[in-house]
Amino acid sequence: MLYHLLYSFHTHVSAFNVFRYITFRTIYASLTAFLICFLLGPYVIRKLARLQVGQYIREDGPSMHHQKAGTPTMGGILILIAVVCSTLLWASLTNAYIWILLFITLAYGAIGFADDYLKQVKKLNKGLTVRQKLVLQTAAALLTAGLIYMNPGFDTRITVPFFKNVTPDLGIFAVLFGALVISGASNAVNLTDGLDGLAIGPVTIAAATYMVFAYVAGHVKIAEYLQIKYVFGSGEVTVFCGALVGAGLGFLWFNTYPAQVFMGDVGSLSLGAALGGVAVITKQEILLVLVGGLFVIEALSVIFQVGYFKMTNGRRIFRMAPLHHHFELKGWPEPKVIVRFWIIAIALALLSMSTLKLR
Ligand code: 57M
Repeated sequence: MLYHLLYSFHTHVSAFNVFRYITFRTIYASLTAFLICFLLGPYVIRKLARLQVGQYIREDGPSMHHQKAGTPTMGGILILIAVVCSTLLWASLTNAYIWILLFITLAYGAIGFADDYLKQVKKLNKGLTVRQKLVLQTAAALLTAGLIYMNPGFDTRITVPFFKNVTPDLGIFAVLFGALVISGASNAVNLTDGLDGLAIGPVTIAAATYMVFAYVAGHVKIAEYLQIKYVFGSGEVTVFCGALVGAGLGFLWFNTYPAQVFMGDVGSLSLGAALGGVAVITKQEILLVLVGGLFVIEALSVIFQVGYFKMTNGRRIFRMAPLHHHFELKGWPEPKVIVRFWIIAIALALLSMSTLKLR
């Protein structure tokens, strides 16, 4: 909005020229989202606490989690407010990708909200059923991937990291693939969200990584120089990623150990879907396996554990899945698990960035 309001006056006030630059708007989108979270955080946490949106802690979980009972959840609402307001303020609102990203973030946010609300406020133990969640998530993801696909000039060939000449063309199946990336990312982030700051840290790191990829993919000259697929209009996605980074840091302020608030499904589902959407738009879908490698490891630990558990009538590979519980039960203090997982996320992000040159 600011871009449209103020840049138009640049002929009168030359300083307003600065609103043209994606880099400038990304920095301020980040700072704005951070400030919204930081300033609204105490109010939202108080409100959630008053509504008694306190987390129920499972009896069968690691015993150290019992002391977390009653911590307000659904703090993802704060993240959504920050991302949406900041994006609307700083991004170009004539860019279709911005609206598509806001749609998928809010659609998955609404699914998570419905689930949290039924569980936390209405005190219905189960929330949405697995089938309801699956149908809603699939519908929103397919619609989003379809909208991206219909964008003029959208290339249905996918990029394979480290192999610049391998670009399989998925044709219409690009829609299915895109939907799979979005819902897969969303569910993987949700599984990871089980220790203080464990999900929001790597989400912020992944958003910062995609900030670079979106900028490169949207800049015709830099994309050509680095031989990255140029995606017309994707530069504006950098601003959205900036808002994600700022909101992530702002939320981490309150979610860091010992957490004052959890994000709830309203946060984890929407953030994962947002990252998936960014990966599809920037044509770096497969790279998300590396950028969000920590989420992939956590999801795989669940798949292997559940598979092995069923095949062997109750035997386990890990002490408990997802993987973070395994280390907790091995006796690692919670902050140690969290920070070590962040370190892995940063290393994976650096490795992903190296694909800008190694191809
Ligand atoms: C949600 N959520 C936390 C909070 C957060 C298939 C199965 C492996 C699924 C998995 C599962 O349900 N995962 C998704 C993980 C929960 O946090 C809430 O949920 C939101 C995210 N959706 O925002 O609102 C608990 O996590 C802790 N937490 C923090 N800090 C945070 O910042 O400490 C969350 C955020 C909170 C809090 O304790 O209550 C969760 O874990 O429920 N299921 C599991 O993860 C379960 N694993 C399991 O059953 N494993 C089995 C195999 C055979 C399936 C096994 O390995 O034996 C564990 N979950 C828990 N206890 N809580 C089991 C034990």
